[in-house]
Amino acid sequence: MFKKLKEAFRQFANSITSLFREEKQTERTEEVQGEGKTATTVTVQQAVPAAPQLQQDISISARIEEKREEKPHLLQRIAQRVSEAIAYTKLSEDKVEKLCEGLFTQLVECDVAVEVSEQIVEVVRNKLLSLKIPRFGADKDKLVKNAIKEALLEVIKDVPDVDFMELTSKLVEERSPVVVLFLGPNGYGKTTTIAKIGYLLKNSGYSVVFAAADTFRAGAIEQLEEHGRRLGIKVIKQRYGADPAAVVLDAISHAESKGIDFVLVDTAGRMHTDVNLMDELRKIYRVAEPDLSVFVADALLGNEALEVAKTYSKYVNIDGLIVTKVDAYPKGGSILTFLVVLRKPIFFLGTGQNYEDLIPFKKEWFVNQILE
Ligand SMILES: Nc1nc2c(ncn2[C@@H]2O[C@H](COP(=O)(O)OP(=O)(O)OP(=O)(O)O)[C@@H](O)[C@H]2O)c(=O)[nH]1
Ligand SMILES: [Mg+2]
Repeated sequence: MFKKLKEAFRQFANSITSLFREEKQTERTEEVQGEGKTATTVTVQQAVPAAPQLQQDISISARIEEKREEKPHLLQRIAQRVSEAIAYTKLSEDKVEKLCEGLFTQLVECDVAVEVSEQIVEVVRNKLLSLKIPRFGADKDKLVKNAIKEALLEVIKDVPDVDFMELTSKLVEERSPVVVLFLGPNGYGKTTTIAKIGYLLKNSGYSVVFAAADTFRAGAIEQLEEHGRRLGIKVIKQRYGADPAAVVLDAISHAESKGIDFVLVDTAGRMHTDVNLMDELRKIYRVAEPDLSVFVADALLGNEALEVAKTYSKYVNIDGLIVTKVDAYPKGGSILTFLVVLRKPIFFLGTGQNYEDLIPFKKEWFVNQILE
């Protein structure tokens, strides 16, 4: 997973680590010693009175004393800086800048949106420039990777990590059924994802029904029924062309009468530009009053999926995302883009076509994966 994105960060981290190794200890030491020499000379000149015979005044000799006393402090400071320079390495700005330019290009190539790449590179650059690495005995590679990790986590720090199973188990304690609506354009993976979530909830001991609210696409109802048959989950349906909102209401009243915990609603795929279908989605949302609405994002579509999600959220509330087809998506970058731009939690990643192919998403896990 995320092979290309991992490679981009691996190359960058390696180059930064090499920079740290290349930094010459002697260069830094000489530089600081040079500064120290100048500072000492200035102080001594100031301390020597210009016309000694006129300076019987006790306050002047006191000032001279003071200056004398400053010398050891100054020498201490110089000594400290020299030993710091010997002990630690810092990176020069222009070299880091060059490497950051390379990282930016690679991120954009991995589908990270331009403004997001800029933001990431900015934070990474600042973190690296403030990084002091011990010259001796430190695991430079690890320290560099940690700095990059901190930078990435900082960029996505406002996005909450939400454990879907924890959230839904809390919701189901408060009310039942819990209604979860799945949204997204054609082919993004809504129906497959609903089946995966149904499988997961059933395995956790909950009862589930599917609402076949895609009454539009030929074969959509049968596709959901086939999953229902395999998973032992009932599908509430009407005929093709029926009002999807009515199907949802049917499914909710069925669940209420049978004491079923979850209603998972499959909706028809629709392009965000189709105003009539988007209005219809708004109606389904209003009628269903879902406890959770999940935008299913196809990772392969990268920034296109981002634009779609932005428009969707003008029509209905989106509580979180499930990003599908990550198994076939070595670039990995759209995940960063979704997080940074939408600021919504990603509940899961879809990683294949089997029911088990769903990974709970956590920001730190993701960042660790790409910096592995
Ligand atoms: N490799 C891979 N394929 C997936 C994943 N999720 C879904 N798919 C495949 O994507 C295709 C479309 O999935 P569907 O679940 O039918 O998509 P949909 O959003 O319901 O599509 P519509 O009903 O047409 O709107 C199918 O071939 C799925 O098997 C995933 O995580 N990985
Ligand atoms: Mg579908």
